[in-house]
Amino acid sequence: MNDELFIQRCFDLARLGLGSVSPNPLVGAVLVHEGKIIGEGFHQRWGEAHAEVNCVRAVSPENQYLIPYSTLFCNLEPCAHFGKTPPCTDLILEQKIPRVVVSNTDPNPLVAGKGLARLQKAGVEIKQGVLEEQGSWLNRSFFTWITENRPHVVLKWAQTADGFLGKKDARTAISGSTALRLVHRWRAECDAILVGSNTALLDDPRLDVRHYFGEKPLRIVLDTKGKIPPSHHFFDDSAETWVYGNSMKGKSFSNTKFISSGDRILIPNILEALKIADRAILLLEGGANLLNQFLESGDWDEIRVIQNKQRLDEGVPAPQLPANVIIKEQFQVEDDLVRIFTR
Ligand code: AOF
Ligand code: ZN
Repeated sequence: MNDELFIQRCFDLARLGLGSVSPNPLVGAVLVHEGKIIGEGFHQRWGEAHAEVNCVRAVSPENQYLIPYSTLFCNLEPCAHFGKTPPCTDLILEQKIPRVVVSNTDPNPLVAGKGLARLQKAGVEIKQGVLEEQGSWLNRSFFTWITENRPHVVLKWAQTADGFLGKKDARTAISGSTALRLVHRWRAECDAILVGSNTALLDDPRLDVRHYFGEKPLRIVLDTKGKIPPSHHFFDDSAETWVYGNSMKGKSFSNTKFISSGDRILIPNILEALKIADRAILLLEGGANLLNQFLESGDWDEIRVIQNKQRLDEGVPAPQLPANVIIKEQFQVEDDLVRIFTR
């Protein structure tokens, strides 16, 4: 039971890395001596120290002598490889930590069980699989990235109670202001946001995170027919932007890349380009056509639906949820019901 409690604490710490560590996993670590936390840390930024290192560093000088009598809790198996940082297993052995409890093993082929095996061989007591399902859900984008070798795709839409995305040919606000903040948080937590040309044309979205905090994600728009006017936010060069379409004459850009791809943009091409650019989480914000294309091709991992009590009676129909989706989260944000589905 206590093991679960401390792994839960690792999850909470790990979550603080959301928006800063991708494509690395979210990892938290806690050192516990006789039921008391003496140090905790998390992986804060891609390329920087791992959770275990920050956790050991956080132990105060007067408690350091307790480390060889403590248990290290970590939601992910400690790494055993030299990456941007040295192996966490070395640190654990140097510090003579006698017991390690983890939630998930690390699917990264460079680690994949080697971390735990190395510790076990050196005499460290290991317990694995604590709250494993919760750990996998927390690190779902990392698991997709490593095991499927492509970005984790999140489809998102807001719909009325009677199943419409909005009015035809007019920008329609569906969800409330608190749900809007949540959407901006999701934006800050992803690596790239994609929208189709109709949405870009009609809504003129900025796709930034102005109602939350964090880094702006890469914006991607499909505009093969050159429908979006130069005055739209997409062409303001205010964030890294990919435009699938022809370059714009007479305007110079430093953050905007034009990708000519012919009329038909294939989803696999976008996913491949993201993979090469090390962007592991794609949020698709619409519109209906593009959402339906991803649903039909099956290129999705997660669906987030925000539903309001409003009714529109007519308009653009919201996509149909695929059969057999599993609901993973459901919560109310003022008048909006948020549901997160997976397969
Ligand atoms: C851990 N603790 O906090 C994290 C781990 O390039 P590097 O050195 O940062 O290594 C990245 C890989 O290490 C990553 O793909 C994953 O397998 C593991 N991440 N491991 O022991 C951590 N973030
Ligand atoms: Zn590590």
